[in-house]
Amino acid sequence: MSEVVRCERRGPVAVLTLDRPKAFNALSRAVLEALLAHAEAIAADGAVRAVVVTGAGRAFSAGADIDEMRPMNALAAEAFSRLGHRAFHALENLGVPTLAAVNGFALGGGCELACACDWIYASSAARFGQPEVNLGLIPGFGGTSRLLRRVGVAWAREIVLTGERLDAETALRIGLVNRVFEPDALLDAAIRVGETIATRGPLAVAAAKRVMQAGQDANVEVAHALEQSAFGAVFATADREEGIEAFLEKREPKFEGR
Ligand code: CO8
Repeated sequence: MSEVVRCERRGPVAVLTLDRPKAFNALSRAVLEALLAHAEAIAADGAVRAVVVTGAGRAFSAGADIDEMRPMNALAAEAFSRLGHRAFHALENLGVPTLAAVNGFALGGGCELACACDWIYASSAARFGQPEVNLGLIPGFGGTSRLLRRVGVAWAREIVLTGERLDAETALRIGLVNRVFEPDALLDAAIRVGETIATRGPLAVAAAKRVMQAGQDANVEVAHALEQSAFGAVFATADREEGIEAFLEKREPKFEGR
């Protein structure tokens, strides 16, 4: 059986490709379980320094698998929602940056998956939306919370409550997407950023990500305290010594993650 999510290594970058192009990469249980398994494997693999999530064919993902959802009762739907949350939480909490390279439709759970990544690059052909209200549903994989934190309350309400799609330029303008690329250039651009991150201090990258995540919803005093203690912790590393020495000696640093 072919894999529904492929994981390929491009040097220090792991590329996760949703690979059900005929179903527009709909998020079935198998896809969510595969995403969770890949995230756990990457978490255990110290050589991966960044992750790019993308889709095969015309879609990034057209959301939860509607065929699979159709016969569910309320309990089964809740369990399905919980599985999606576990998978996206595992990706979100990786100690390395995750980028969504949105190549086409990112609808419903597909948009929620993109929002679980640290940031989003999009092809000019990308289309975003939370069309759940068209199905008599609401977002169920974190869309009501992550989208809101990314684009603000007013845009999140418009997107979720109307179910209308946004094009890539609009997504860029409202801060859902960081950059837009020509379709052929998207994946290479995302991988290049991953390669750049791989040249930085891994402990520092992980600590900065952790502090921004934990501080985002904390009160500002707590967020500042988290930053101060993480700053102290990275200051005690060999990587910090190497980084500063390399700067003073005008050479590239060689970080070892210790
Ligand atoms: N699930 C299953 N199959 C899908 C999905 C999907 N979400 N989206 C597309 N497909 C399939 C179609 O059924 C079709 O299959 P087939 O060729 O066998 O008929 C194939 O992909 C191509 O689709 P279209 O023929 O519709 O292609 P178009 O180019 O005309 O349209 C669209 C592409 C715009 C992507 C369109 O397919 C579409 O609107 N899809 C549905 C998008 C949607 O409503 N997504 C939200 C789903 S609900 C959700 O994500 C909630 C997440 C939380 C769940 C919590 C647990 C309960």
